[in-house]
Amino acid sequence: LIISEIKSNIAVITLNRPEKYNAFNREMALSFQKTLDECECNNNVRCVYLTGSGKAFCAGQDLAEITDPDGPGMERILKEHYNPIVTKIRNLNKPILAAVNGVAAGAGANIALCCDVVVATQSAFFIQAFSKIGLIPDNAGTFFLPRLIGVQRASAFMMLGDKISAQEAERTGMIYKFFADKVFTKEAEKIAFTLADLPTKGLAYTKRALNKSMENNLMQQLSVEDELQQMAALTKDFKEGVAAFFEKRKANFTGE
Ligand code: LHQ
Repeated sequence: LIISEIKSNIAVITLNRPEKYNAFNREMALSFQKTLDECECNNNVRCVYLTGSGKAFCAGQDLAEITDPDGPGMERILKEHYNPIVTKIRNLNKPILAAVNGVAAGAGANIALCCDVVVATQSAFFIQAFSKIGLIPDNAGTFFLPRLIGVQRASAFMMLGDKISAQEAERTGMIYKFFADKVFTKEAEKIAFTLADLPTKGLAYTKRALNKSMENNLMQQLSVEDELQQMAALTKDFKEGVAAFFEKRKANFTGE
């Protein structure tokens, strides 16, 4: 249900239930968590590339599982499936790029939106599908979406359950960029290669600072930056970056 392969420092994670638009059931959610843990621990992985197989990125929760009497039950789904996924993505010590190759609905949309960089193919769209079935947006959608696009647009999108095109998602700041379908994979991979070549620890500290900025005041955030900058300055990649600058050459970062 999850395909994971490493291609030159990039872990490609593919949500793989194409006949169900890659909707999450318990097995797939737990397998995704395990794959994220493996990416966290593997120092050869310097970027994670998350995408979906077939036409869709992810249609969110498998709706058949919720009504299945042998299923996990509503009270366990967020606690055991999704909240750990969002936590692992936000705490991952390397950048994660969501390459949204098709529709991203419900939990599928919000998992994409909590990644560090989100790109989408032109024909993809995002739907906060929850209101249509009487649920509330989860997977930290109520946390990230208003911060990304403002409270007004977030509440309208969440209440109305609009289909948001990739183009509108870019325009409103929900995602970084959209690309024409023909060039999407090539452009998304280019971004992943760029991320994987950058100082991995520096990016991880940047991510930690951004996570903290969501809850801190200015004074607290200045002290977070101070602490993380000291740590960044201890990395080999910092030395290399400065040396390369003075030697007027391209830096060769190793992620250390
Ligand atoms: C699906 C699904 C799906 C199963 C498409 N499940 N089969 C957290 C906590 C606890 C409980 C509940 O939820 C959550 C988090 C959530 O994510 S709630 C929101 C769940 N997701 C949705 O409500 C979205 C449901 N899907 C749709 O609205 C549409 O399928 C979209 C707009 C994604 C795509 O529409 P179409 O392009 O028209 O495709 P389709 O509807 O024909 O779907 C293709 C197939 O995928 C189809 O199967 P079939 O056998 O009929 O060909 C669908 O049944 C299946 N599928 N989403 N979530």
